[in-house]
Amino acid sequence: CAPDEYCDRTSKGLRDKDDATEDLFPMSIPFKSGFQVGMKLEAIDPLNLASICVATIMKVLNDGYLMISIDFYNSTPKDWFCYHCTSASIMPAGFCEAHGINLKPPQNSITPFVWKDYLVSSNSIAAPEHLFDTEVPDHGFKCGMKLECTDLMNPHLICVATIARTAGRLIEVHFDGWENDFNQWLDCCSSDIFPVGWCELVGYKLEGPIKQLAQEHRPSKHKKKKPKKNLRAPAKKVTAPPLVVHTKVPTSCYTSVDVCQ
Ligand code: MLY
Repeated sequence: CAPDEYCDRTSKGLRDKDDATEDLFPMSIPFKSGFQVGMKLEAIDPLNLASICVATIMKVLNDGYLMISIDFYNSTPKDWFCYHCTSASIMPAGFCEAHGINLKPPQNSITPFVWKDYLVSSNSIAAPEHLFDTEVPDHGFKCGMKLECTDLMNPHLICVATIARTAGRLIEVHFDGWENDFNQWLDCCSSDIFPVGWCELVGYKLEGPIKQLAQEHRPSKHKKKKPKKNLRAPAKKVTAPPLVVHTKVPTSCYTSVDVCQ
């Protein structure tokens, strides 16, 4: 049926025989998370996964989902994004400071950004820490480890990557040969990270480090595929991973520790 008709019948609680029934969606049950509109927090920018930002809860949906806006942008409701309250992409105020990560402050904020001062000046409160899922699994990922990772901004690409940092349950993935702007903060349990050799195992094309393309004098057809000038990574020591499948990322693959802090 047409979208309007669809919205109309769902808002009336009417269901069609073809609809997947609600019991099939365990995340979609009425649920009180404790998060409230106006509370401040830190959140991974879903459109720039290298960036963790000061953010605000704009709307609390009744099934544990939160509509969030990033304080840096003058966002309108159409710019809000949705994270579940248990998502690893939202963190309590102070997370970045505790892990030595640069937090993207609100626009025009006094530098250095201080949470306490900002909460006073914006007359708001920070979402209390106990509302977040802060449990850190014993994941074993360490800075310098090699892996394969989906480029979530170009999700058809799975690329050779290195763990640049870990912070709680998050890992920062660096794409070998690309600038740090392309880095991605991901949950350690993300289904978009794979052990070295995974692409070969499943027969999917693995994107190698871009430096290899730049270094060799390729025919011009490859030149089209090079990144834009300002996105080109500085020369870095990058070695393609061995094509061996490991259930855990092996420490023998520590070849790009130069990207770590
Ligand atoms: N069209 C983009 C693709 C960038 C992909 C970066 N990944 C692999 C980290 C560009 O060339 O800028």
